[in-house]
Amino acid sequence: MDTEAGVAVSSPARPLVVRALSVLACGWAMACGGSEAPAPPAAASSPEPWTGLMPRPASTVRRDGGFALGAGASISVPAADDGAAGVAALLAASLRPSTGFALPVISGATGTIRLERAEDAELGDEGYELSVDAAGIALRAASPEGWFHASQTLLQLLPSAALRTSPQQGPWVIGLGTIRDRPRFAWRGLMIDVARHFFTPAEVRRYVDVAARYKLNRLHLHLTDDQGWRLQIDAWPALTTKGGSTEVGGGPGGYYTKQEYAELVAYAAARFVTVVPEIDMPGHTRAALASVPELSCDGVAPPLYTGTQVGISSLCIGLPTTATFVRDVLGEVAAMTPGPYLHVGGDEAKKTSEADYAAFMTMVRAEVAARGKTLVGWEEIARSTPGNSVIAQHWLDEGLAAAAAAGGARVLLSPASRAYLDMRYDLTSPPSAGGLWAGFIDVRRAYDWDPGAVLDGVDERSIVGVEAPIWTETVATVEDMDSLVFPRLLGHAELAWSPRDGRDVDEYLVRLGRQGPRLDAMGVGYFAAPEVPWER
Ligand code: NGO
Repeated sequence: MDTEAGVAVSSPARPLVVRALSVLACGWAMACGGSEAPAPPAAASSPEPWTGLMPRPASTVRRDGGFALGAGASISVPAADDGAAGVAALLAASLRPSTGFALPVISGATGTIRLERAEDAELGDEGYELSVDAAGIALRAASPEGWFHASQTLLQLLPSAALRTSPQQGPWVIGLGTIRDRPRFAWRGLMIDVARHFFTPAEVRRYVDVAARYKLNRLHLHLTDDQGWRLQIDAWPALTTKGGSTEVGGGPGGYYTKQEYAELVAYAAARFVTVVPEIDMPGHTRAALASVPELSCDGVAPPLYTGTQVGISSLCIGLPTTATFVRDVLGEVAAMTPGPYLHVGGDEAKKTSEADYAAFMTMVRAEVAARGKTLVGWEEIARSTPGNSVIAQHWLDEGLAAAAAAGGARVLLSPASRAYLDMRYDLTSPPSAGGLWAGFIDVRRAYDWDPGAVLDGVDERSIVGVEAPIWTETVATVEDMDSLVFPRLLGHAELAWSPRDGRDVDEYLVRLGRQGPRLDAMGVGYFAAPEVPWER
């Protein structure tokens, strides 16, 4: 093979590896003073031992020795593309800035990193096999999702400097071995509340980037609430011109134009993250009511709201305008969302009577179904006999969530006391943001539960997955959001992806600590929780 593309490192013994690499490295990117070149720092030269992967793969077999990616490395895709080229392009784009390598994507030839089609039923829809041997690296999958997840694992096998966006020194050594992996749950989500405080498309894209690194595949956007309406709707322009003009605390708010939303959805889709848009109804609707007087029973628009109470608003059920409004909004949101889900909220409708709630949700279900989408709602939708085609998102009331499952619904798990990223870690950290109502959630507590055992009597087959929400009543900046989301989100990603067997909280905390340099390399300002032995 072309030795410029990569070199097998044969000895498992660390001193030998280091010496071999210091010589090899002279041929590539490192500055070398002659044949007696100094050894590169040990941390940069020994292959990752594969004890830091997050989420933990289903199976790993590590063999002695390593493979060093060289300046002539290429990435090959099958001649019949099947989406591999897009994955290869993203992988190359991730590695070019740090390594300085050209990493061309080639088709129909054998590259250093090979995306290969696997006919392997065991891998399921999203699984993959990654193997590293003396000849290079093979990423085998039956779907583009599988190749993408394999490429994320490959990035974790490289030194953390590979994740930086500025030129770094290699060598880029990967241990030899094989990983076979597939997710436990199909839905692995992050929810961002962009209604209480607005976050720009660029800010949200950054969370997509990091979430996808950890194999999350859903971005649920909480787009509307009492304090703001954040998505342009052509039929009702005041929703954004007025309803998007403020936020909690009275700041300027903001909203996504249709084009910005479409770009965000496409950006996420390229990383195999499906956007789930939420229009919260019939409660949590003060921003809409303040924007459109005809939506209120008395025809008078209440003022915009910048506080943090919940349960203060309801659409006026039974008004013909309300039905038109719901039809228009769901129609436009469905049309601009290629993914299969429409989230209609349904939580805390404290100002809506039981009868009105049931009638309203019956109408909403028909509208969602008419657009060929799957309805997702908070567990309160169980109050309205939701049927078996919906997904109920559990957050507080296990009885309601179990009732939804008993009726045939699938359940998405976001138990507030484990998965709400807006809850504080402890009394004082991080210093400036976070709520208290569901209790403190330190890093251990966020991880130390089993999604298969949260709801009594509910079979694991009814559980669609795990999602961690970051509500933003107290979160106004990306810095605060980062410190609440990270590192806890990595635990939720692992609960959703990794097999239950073999889970051990203390082992997880050590592995999480090994992600520290990777989060640093990605520019993520995580909270350095004291129970984690952080590697710096
Ligand atoms: C609740 C409420 C949200 C709050 C959040 C704060 C749900 C589903 N409804 O969760 O409006 O923002 O708590 O933690």
